[in-house]
Amino acid sequence: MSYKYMSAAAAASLIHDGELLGLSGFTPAGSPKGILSELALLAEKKHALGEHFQVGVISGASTGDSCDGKLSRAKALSFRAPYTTNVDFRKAVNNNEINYTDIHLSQVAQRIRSGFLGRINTAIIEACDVTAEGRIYLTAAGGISPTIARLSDRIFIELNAAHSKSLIGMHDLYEMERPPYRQPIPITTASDRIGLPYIQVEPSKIKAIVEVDLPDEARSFVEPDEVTTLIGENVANFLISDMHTGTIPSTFLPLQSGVGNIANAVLSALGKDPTIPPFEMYTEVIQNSVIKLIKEGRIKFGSTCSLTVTNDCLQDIYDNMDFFRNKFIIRPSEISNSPEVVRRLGVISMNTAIEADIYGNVNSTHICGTKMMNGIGGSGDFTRNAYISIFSCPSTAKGGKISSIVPMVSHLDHSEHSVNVLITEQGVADLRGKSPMERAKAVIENCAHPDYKQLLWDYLKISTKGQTSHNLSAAFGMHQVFLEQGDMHLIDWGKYTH
Ligand code: 0RQ
Repeated sequence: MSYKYMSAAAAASLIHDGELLGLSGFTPAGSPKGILSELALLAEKKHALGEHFQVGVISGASTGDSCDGKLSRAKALSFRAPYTTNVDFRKAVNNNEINYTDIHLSQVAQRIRSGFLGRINTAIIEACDVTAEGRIYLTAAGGISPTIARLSDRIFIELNAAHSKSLIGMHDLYEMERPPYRQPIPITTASDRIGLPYIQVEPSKIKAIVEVDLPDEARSFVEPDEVTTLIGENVANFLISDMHTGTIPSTFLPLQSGVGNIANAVLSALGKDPTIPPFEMYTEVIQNSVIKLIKEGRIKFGSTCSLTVTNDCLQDIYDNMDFFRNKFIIRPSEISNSPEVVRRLGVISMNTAIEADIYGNVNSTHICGTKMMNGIGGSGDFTRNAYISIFSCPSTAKGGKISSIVPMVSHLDHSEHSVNVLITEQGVADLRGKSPMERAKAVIENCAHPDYKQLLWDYLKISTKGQTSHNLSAAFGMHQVFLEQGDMHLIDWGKYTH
């Protein structure tokens, strides 16, 4: 089969108003860049002529600026799922200009298969190679590519020379059947291989190949600061103590860690501690810190959905692929984040909260209950099914004007039933086996910032006693006073006692 090669602009011009696009990638890693940049330009031209032009986009997780940034600035997005981190996209969503549906990442492929999200018209898949027989070799992520390649009406391939062909063989691509034909996922250790290193499609389905040379639009890496370092140390010390009591076996258990500076700081702290044996990751993203620890022999193996690393780190991996070949594997998101596998392997999950309440409920997505930050991502896939689920965050935000520990979360992503441990730079609240009132004591004593501790104790004093004591009028008082006066310290519980 000989494919049709064309420019990114020519491929973009084949996409129609109202189409639903499915994208490869997971985070900016492996997301298409060329065709979408041209699509944003095309949308602007059409809008200038008074024409309606918008598309819907489903990806594995967040994307880079070429997708969520350029398309939202061009007002070319009508619908988007399941996760994003882009600032311009966030503004548009909170202005109600884009219909955004925030989905557990493990469920995206299943929802596409089940028809919940509509029919994918065009799959745009970034590849490092494609053969005449229709074998597509992906780049730095697994995402939802196997599912969109199979179920879309047509496929455009972005053949990206910025990714090395040495990636061939690093993927393990496996798609689940629809119920009632679904079988157990045969993964019993993080390194098990169960699928193929490529996606097989009917070659005639590939309607365009666009050659590009565009690096991933990775976010920059920020060195841990005083607060994130303390959080990292608290998490590491907690895990070491659980290993010493035998709760975590001496061989350790696979770890999952979310994206961001806190996650990097936690992994650095774990890596530095000689009492923790070399461990495995069963996770959705491998960040720079994981690559460093693999090189140092502290991490034995990483199962991931993407290489969410800086471009120099990615180049280092490509340059040393002989070393890395048996050190990590890239899976589709429904396998990397599979609740079934997470529970079987006994994964320890570590994710970041925006705020947590005194009873252990966690908000990971909404600022003051209304404004979307990023989305739930994979945090729920892991948290609900983890052997130990940990959430961490700084005890305050916005220069101390916000307490991250509040009486009641203003939006709920992870409930008290799923959250085992809360950790801030102040300390650790181990919530396992505790009643709500015992949890409140542990969270206020160990996690709240000293400036807010008394205010939180005072909230309990004005609450109606119960299994979970609350004052329903005052529960969001700290949020309200922040919205009105810009500082949660100014809360006056007296207002709620008459
Ligand atoms: O605001 O950007 O204006 O400075 O939120 O906070 O402390 O820089 O931390 O970048 O790690 O993000 C939860 C959003 C944390 C992220 C969240 C403000 C704060 C700052 C960012 P600025 P930090 P991070 C992995 C798994 C959800 C899903 C998840 C996230 C900004 O980790 O999206 O874990 N997680 N998925 O000032 C008001 C508060 C605040 C607050 C923080 N209480 N009130 N603003 N901020 N707390 C991803 C994948 O699945 C792929």
